[in-house]
Amino acid sequence: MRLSRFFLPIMKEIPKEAEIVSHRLMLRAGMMRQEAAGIYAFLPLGLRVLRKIEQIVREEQNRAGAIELLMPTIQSADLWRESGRYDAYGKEMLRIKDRHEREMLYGPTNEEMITEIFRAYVRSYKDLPLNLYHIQWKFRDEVRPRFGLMRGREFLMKDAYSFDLDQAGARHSYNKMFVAYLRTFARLGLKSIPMRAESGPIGGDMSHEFIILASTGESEVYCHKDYLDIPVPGADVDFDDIVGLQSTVDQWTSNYAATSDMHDAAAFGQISADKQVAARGIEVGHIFYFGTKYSEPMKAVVSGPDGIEKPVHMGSYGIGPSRLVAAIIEASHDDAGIKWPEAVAPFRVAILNLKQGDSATDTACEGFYRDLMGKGIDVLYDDTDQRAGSKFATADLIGIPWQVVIGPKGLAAGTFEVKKRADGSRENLSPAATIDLLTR
Ligand code: 5CA
Repeated sequence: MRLSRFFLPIMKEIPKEAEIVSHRLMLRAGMMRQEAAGIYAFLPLGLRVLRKIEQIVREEQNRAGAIELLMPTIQSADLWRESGRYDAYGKEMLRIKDRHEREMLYGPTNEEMITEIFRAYVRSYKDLPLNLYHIQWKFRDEVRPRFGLMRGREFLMKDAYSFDLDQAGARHSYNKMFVAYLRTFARLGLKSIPMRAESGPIGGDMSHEFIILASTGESEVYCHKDYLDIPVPGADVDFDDIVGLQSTVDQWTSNYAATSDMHDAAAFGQISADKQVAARGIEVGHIFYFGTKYSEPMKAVVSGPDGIEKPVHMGSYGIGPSRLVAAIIEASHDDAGIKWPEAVAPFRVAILNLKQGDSATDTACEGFYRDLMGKGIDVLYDDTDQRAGSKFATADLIGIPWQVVIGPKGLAAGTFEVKKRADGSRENLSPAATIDLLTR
């Protein structure tokens, strides 16, 4: 992509309404725009990051055996009356009437709809276990939408729903998602800690929030320091290994870790003082086991091996990809701007032409731009006529992991300057060595 043709509305002024760094940086870097309180348009740079996050979430859901579908955003109120949540959900639910005066709502979550889909098709335990997920926009009329994408009213959610014959099966389904979440957040460059949590309006008695530590987080969290160093399961983890998966989950849940809702000061006090972490955190994922809370009233039953029909045991598993865009920035930035982990960077490489209009420099830049594109690398070529200083500032602000700086001085010596955004290190490399480095 040529920057001269891209849509990147960088803002020079720091917007006053933005209280936390991720919100400020996203507005300054032209990633998103507020359209109403808690409702944002994703601009091209922001959308690129969101899509990359979604894709990693999707790959790890698929690896764990979950199957993608897509449910609508608008739901019928009658469905929610069946579970009893239509009145219980309160003011957070956006209620709408269609032209026939039928009561509808903009989905804040999809337990009811997925249960309706399940009961329409599945009759036998032989079709279980089943885990269906989608990545879809949600609406919750939060009292205090704030911090940009962190707590929006319209936000993107990956929500998965598992169905099992009994509690033991449901436990395994829960563990699969637990491990998939550890892997997902690690691939996004984040250290996540699963913490015992309140299940709130979703319900159920087993629930973990996945928290990343950040001083601007909305939750107060307490945990054992060892959680920061446990290795995350590799890509070869066997999701069908019931015992192996349970032992991984045990390892990740045996020490103390709780959000403020579930905090037990006495139990926390048992941890030696140098191992106590009391911090703030961002909830990036939340998983629930709630048994037959929806399947019973909504009559989602299957017949077991004994021919007897029983309501299925269910769990639900949420991740917030739009919140993650902000959370990753909170975890990875400096005074100059964002430092994207490579896995989610909107572009992997930026080429900075230091002397636009100088024919030797233009030719070198154009040639290198074509080479990188030919190798399938996401590259943003700054071919604008801005000053060098402003090009450096833009590349740092928008956080591209690799900056290749091309100017007459380096070209005379046959080199490009390659800067790594993560640590600011710079090297002068030949074009061939630069390609090698970037395709490693
Ligand atoms: N049905 C369950 C699981 S699928 C559910 O709705 N869980 S939740 O309420 O905890 O939300 C799941 C995830 O969505 C959260 O962990 C968070 O990452 C994201 N999320 C929730 N509310 C917001 C919001 N207002 N803005 C941005 N992301 C949100």
